[in-house]
Amino acid sequence: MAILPILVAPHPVLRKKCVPVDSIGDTERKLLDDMLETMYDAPGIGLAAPQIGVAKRMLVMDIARANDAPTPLKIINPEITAASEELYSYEEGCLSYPEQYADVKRPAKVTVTYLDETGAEQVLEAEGLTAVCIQHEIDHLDGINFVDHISSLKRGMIMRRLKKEQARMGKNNKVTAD
Ligand code: GNR
Ligand code: NI
Repeated sequence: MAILPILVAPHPVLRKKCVPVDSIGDTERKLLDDMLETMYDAPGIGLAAPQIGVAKRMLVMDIARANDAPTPLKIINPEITAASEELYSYEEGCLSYPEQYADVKRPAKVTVTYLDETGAEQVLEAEGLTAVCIQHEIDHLDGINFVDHISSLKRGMIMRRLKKEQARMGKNNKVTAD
């Protein structure tokens, strides 16, 4: 197991449309385990593969609170097959936008089909925080970030604050040649 560095916006991998996973083997299972360890360490309630620089349709989630038993989910090739008309607003954050928060409105309930780490098809009926989180994570797989759901004014404020904070932290998040 390993804790991987989390990419911070703006980074081009966070804007990529991720490709489906075509076979699930030990490499994919190890990556999902490393993603869970990285998510718990952060700490966060979800993490999508592009956030660790891998443009593949994989994500992990665990919305259990710190004192409750863990409930890790490993999700491959998710598809939203139904979404409620009813919307739900939640103050979202993102590990790729450290310390930035904004209210985002999304469908209150979604049905998601996906493959688990054994390749078995699963169906998840999500509401509440689970629905918020899985939609946030699936967005990441399409290069969509939570700031894309808010006004350009608020987005501009967040990007400016993020840049300032990253400079203060001595990180420049430069894109490397490879
Ligand atoms: O840890 C996270 N918390 C969170 C809070 C509200 C809405 C969405 C999230 S997901 C976020 C982790 C993350 O960035 N996942 O992509
Ligand atoms: Ni995120």
